[in-house]
Amino acid sequence: MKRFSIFAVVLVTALTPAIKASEQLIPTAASCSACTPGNCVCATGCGCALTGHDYFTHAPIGVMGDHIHHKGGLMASYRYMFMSMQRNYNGDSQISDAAARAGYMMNATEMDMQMHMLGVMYAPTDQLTLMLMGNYLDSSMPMVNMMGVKNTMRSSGYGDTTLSAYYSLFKERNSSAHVGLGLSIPTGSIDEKMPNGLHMGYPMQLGSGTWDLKPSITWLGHTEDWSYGGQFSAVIRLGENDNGYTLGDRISATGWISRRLSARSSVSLRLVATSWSNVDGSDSKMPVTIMGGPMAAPVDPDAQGGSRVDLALGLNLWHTESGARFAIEAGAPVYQKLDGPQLGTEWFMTAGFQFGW
Ligand SMILES: [Cu+2]
Repeated sequence: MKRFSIFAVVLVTALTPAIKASEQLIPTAASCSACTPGNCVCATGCGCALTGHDYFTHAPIGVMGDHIHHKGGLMASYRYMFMSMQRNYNGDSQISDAAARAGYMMNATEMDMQMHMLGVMYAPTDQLTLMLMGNYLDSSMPMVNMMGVKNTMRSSGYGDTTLSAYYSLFKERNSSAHVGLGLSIPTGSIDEKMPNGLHMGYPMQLGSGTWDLKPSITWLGHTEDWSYGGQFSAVIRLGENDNGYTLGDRISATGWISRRLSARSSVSLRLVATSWSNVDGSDSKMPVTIMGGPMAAPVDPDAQGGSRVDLALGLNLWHTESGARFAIEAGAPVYQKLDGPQLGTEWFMTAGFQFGW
């Protein structure tokens, strides 16, 4: 429960008018004086045709593909993501190690995942923005068997690469919307092995092994002090990978609201609901028991699906003239229901830099 008290403190702080009153609100003047072609969507906030980078209208850093650029706009970004899983769930209840091992030989006790994401955006026209995103993953998963013997799995390397196109539906002074379609290219390994040569579980593999479609639709709106928006997105797996399985499809809906603190900073609150399916098929190189069943839940294709609702708080800092932004967002599930036994998410964070030209 203590993590929610942190949420409450930041939220109350964000909504306190006293903080805002102490800062000069000059986004319009600052943006318009730095008005150059090819910048972010911020045009709507300014009153001039093309503006500097008033990142106020952007979504929290954990949202991908949240904005498009004006013609000629270029952006580079780096994001770091961390996710901590510390307990097993069956349905919406936490279960013990022994329960997570029932029917198997061993169980995962926790998992940490780190991801480094590098992205480049370019807009050939005012309507169309293209994005290329690659990532590097680093995961660890300690396991324990019924004798109490522990063994930690580790995997790291390049993940899948996504090429996306975002197309403007409309752009008005205080709101805009766009659709996106990404194609995930299977550059990440699905052959991550344990020392005995067998494959590690599905959550430890670096890629999906399939070409995946990533459609999305995003809406953004703002007033002088508030910005808000929503996004629906999905991951649709095409076909079966070389190891004989398909990761589950995923669908996600998120909505956020940001409060301006100054001309160059804001805080945000975001809700995300995600649902994903079990693995279809199975990897025959993953370990099995003498009975032929999966050795542990992470290698069980039927213990991979679930749904989750997360609440996240964010902080955004930017420099309008140079087009630089630093943002951080951290959150935790308020609800999760997993096809168990499966490790549940404890908390997560995303931090990133963006540079727009
Ligand atoms: Cu951008």
